[in-house]
Amino acid sequence: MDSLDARQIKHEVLKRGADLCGIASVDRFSQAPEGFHPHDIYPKCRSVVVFAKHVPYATLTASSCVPYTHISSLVANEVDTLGLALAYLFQERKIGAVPIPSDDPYESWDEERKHGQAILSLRHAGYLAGLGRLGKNTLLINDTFGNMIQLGALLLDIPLESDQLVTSSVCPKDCRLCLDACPVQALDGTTVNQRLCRPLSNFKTKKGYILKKCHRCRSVCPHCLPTR
Ligand code: B12
Ligand code: SF4
Ligand code: SF4
Repeated sequence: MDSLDARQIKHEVLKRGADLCGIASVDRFSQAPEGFHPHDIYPKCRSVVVFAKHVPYATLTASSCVPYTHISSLVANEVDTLGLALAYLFQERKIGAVPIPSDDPYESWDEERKHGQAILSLRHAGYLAGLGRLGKNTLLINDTFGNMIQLGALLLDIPLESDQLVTSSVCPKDCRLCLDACPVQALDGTTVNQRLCRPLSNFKTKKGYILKKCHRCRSVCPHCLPTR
């Protein structure tokens, strides 16, 4: 069976239900921190395929955080399921493909700072694959779906043409809506203080459920709503 080129791969990914797909050559990851580079996960990696499904935004306007928590987890599962379907497809085509989890699990954890770091940052991967730009809230913002996207990725062992980076500016210079809306001042414009954010973004109920009780930095952003 023939291999696939970048255009055919994007077609296959979108056909299986992704809303977005972009490709970054592994050379673009030279600034990744040591231990969190695609080669640290899969030494044969030559290209990173990043895809996303959009998250229905009305859940953010509900008074209860339960629908948004539930929908977010369902979309994350769909993204992971799509990654699995693509892993089978690439295997059939004799292409080495390693899917990256859309959320948990990951290994790196600093207990003192309550700081977790995924094996690959999907926000950075999405930027490098031309899907959008990082906002001051640290989220990846796409032209069509704003920040309401759930990201996934596969590391492939074949060279592919990269998509163009998005260079247009995303945050107006004087916008601080997300920084000011954060109830615990966890944002500084480039990163998140996870020790401050986690008790709200991953709130544990008495029964032991984990709820996304806070999403202010996402929902207050003008790029939360779709643009079409
Ligand atoms: C851990 C985690 C969290 C942590 C940290 C969030 C964060 N901003 O990193 C906490 C619990 C706070 C969190 C909260 C939320 N999260 Co979260 N989270 C993750 C997860 C699993 C890992 C992210 C990670 O490793 N962060 C640690 C490092 C990377 O961040 P950092 O320390 O700031 O990194 C610095 C350097 O290390 C360096 N760097 C690190 N890696 C790389 C790589 C390259 C190439 C380069 C150049 C640099 C670089 O750059 C940074 C700036 O100095 C990802 C899934 C994934 N695999 O990416 C989802 C993810 C980031 N979360 C997501 C979401 C939606 C949320 C929430 C909105 C959920 C909610 N409550 O509603 C909030 C938003 C809070 C916020 N403003 O970030 C989405 C974001 C989608 C988007 N549009 O960007 C992701 C991508 C999940 C997904 N698959 O879609 N999350
Ligand atoms: S999710 Fe809430 S607590 Fe965490 S950074 Fe965003 S606004 Fe702050
Ligand atoms: S609220 Fe403003 S500063 Fe924050 S990410 Fe959105 S546009 Fe950028």
